[in-house]
Amino acid sequence: MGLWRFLKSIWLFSFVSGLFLLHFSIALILINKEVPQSRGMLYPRESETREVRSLDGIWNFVRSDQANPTQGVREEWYSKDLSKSGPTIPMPVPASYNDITTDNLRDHVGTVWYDRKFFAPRSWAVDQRVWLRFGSVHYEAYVWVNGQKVVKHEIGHLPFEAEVTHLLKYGAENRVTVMCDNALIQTTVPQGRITELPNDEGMTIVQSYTFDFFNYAGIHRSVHLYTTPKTFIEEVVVTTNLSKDNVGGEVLYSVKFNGSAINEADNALYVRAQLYDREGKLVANGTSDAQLSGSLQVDNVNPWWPYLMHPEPGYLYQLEVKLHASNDELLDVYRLKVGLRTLSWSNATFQINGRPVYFRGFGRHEDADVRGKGLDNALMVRDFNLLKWIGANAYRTSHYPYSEESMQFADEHGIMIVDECPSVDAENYNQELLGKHKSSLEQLIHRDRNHPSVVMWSIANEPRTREMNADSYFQLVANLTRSLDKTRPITAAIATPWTDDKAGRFLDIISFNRYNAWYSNTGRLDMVTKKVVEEAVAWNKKYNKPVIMAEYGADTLEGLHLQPAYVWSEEFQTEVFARHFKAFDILRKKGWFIGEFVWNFADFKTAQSYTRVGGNKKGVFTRARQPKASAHLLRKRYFALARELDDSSFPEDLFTYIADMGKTENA
Ligand code: GCB
Repeated sequence: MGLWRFLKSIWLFSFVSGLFLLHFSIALILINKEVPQSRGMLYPRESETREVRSLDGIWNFVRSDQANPTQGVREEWYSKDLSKSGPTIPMPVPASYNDITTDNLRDHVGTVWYDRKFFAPRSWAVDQRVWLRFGSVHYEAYVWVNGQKVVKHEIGHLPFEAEVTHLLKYGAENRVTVMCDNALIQTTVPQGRITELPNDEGMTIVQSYTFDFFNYAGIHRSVHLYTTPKTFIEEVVVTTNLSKDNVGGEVLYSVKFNGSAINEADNALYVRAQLYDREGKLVANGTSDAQLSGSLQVDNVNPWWPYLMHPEPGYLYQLEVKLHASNDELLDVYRLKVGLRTLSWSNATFQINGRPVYFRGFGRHEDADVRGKGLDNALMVRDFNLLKWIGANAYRTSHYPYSEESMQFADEHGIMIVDECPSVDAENYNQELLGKHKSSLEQLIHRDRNHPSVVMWSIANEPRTREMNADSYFQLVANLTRSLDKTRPITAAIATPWTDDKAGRFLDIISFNRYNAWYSNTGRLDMVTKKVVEEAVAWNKKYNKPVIMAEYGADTLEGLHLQPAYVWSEEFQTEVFARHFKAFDILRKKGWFIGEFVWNFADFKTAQSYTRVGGNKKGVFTRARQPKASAHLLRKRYFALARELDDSSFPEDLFTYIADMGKTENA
């Protein structure tokens, strides 16, 4: 039903859709409706009660005829192997499909199909449940197992799962089929437009969007089958506290189970929780109350600290959660990493474990050659090595939730995350958009609430916050976010001039994006420092809240050198950064300026446009993750800040030897 409505809407919202929705939004009163509540979706982990199997690999793939996107559903392609409905091509999972082939699959709009076979072992037939979980499919996914519809999920970058116990053939081969639709319209998050335009052959469908990254699509993250016992741990929520002196710690946990109690009389399940330190030593344990909640007290705690703020950053404990029946039978075991830390914020500061934090980081993208937005462990580890090499302590998951694996990595390495939902360039506010925007935050918070690295929620990037309805819209979005998590502050990266903005008052921390000497006063290095200072001061005056510069930068073609600095050259990017550094140092003295984030960590792919040479080149690293000249400058700045603010030491290779400068003793 939803599918048909959606596909029809693609055709209906043709060229005139923008105007239609604009009028619509002006008249619209936004109503606060409940959003669906996510359930389950714990990251798949093996334990003595659970098995995990990866379905990653090479799947079969078919693209639909763009002019006939519903053909596969009408002809029930899911009822048999895809190869029986037409020729298939091999497609890697996880990966975006766009850059894999040599033809125009890159710009395909609408539905594509994947399938693969897998075995379900006989042992899984007995006394357990089997779940099929997708880390992310972009944008909308429909999943069938052995021809039976299993789950539909909208919004990319977020996990979804369904129980498939009853659909599997045990000790036999099974088939999973996925239809994925990349179409973005005015009511999807993010928004886009589908238009029908004349081409040399007649008419064609064109996808456009205002956001500045390529609309990669496909099965972007891992696909897992995992088992749980019949009665199992469905959710674990963890929050932590520290004593004032950071010596005593507390882990508060709350568990939900799914399934029936073991027998009628037995409605008194309980949880045993045990906390182990890095060396595997048991440091605390306890038994839950009847609601399956409890707390663990930790002495001489090792708090979770950000990178360079402490000699041992990213300290994680392991929490072992055991679900027991009242007769003490062990039902299920799930383990997760826990970092003990506190966050606090005021109208001037942001503190972790009672110490003020100054963010030095990046806006980033999940983006790489060939695999697009597909999960790639090699790339992830390289990126974290570069983040640490350059001395960053934070990044924003611009402009959508990043992989769960990268969130775990950030926990381990002490990198703070400003966790952004997939709303980018929101405009023409309407009821359906609001519902999905809120749902994207609900799903994000559900997924990421236990990560110590997540220190802030970003509820949007560059929403059009001067528009009619922007205030009521963002009030509702912020209220929902706060109702779901009171332990973290809320921000949004705003580019609307402060004079016109209507959203900042609903945030805890103001983040602004501005491209002085690039989009405004292009090339004018003498028009950066003062403007940055003035704008940050204006935001602070307007809202009396801490301020972050969440984006600044300049496109830079690696290897282009021009002296004096000229736009697109490495010299220019370096100079633009230096002028910003000066502004940030003036602002830091004011007390409420709490962070600087370069745009962008690495070059990335965008839609085709005459302002982009092969993509957005504002990276400090190239798309192949090699440093531009600016990276070396930024590294000096970030380590200098870490030394000044957090008392960390310089890496030995930070400064290249130039000359004796009369400082060394006679050797
Ligand atoms: C922005 C956007 C970001 C773009 C960047 C740019 O303000 O938030 O997505 O890539 O500008 O380079 O234009």
